[in-house]
Amino acid sequence: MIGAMLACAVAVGACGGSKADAPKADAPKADAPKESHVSAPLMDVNDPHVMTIAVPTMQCETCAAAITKGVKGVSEAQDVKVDVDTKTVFVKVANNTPDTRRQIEQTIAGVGYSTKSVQRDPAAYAKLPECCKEKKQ
Ligand SMILES: [Cu+2]
Repeated sequence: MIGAMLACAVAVGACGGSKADAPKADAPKADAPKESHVSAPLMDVNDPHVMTIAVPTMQCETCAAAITKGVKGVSEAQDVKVDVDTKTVFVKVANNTPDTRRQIEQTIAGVGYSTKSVQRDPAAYAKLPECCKEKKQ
């Protein structure tokens, strides 16, 4: 009986020790995905078929979903990924030409988001949810 209690106390002690260590072990893990997410683009930017488009006015995942849906409607677009953290749209296209790029940027603008070279459609922007509109400075 006493032996069992001692064993129990030892077991609890060991458990408590591992718990105390756990937060230290978890802390770097929690940071790691964020770092890798920022440093690793969602698509291979060295692929000549991948174009990246900066969309500085996107605010959240709802914006990303709207942009993704819009760009997927462009026949040239084979794959679309949107990184809200870096406010970048990655599009894999069959022919990475200036015409295709303009077409995709105009589509994004049509959804309500300005790119560096195409101004957004004001009517589309007005219909965006409040969370997707630019915060007043
Ligand atoms: Cu949004």
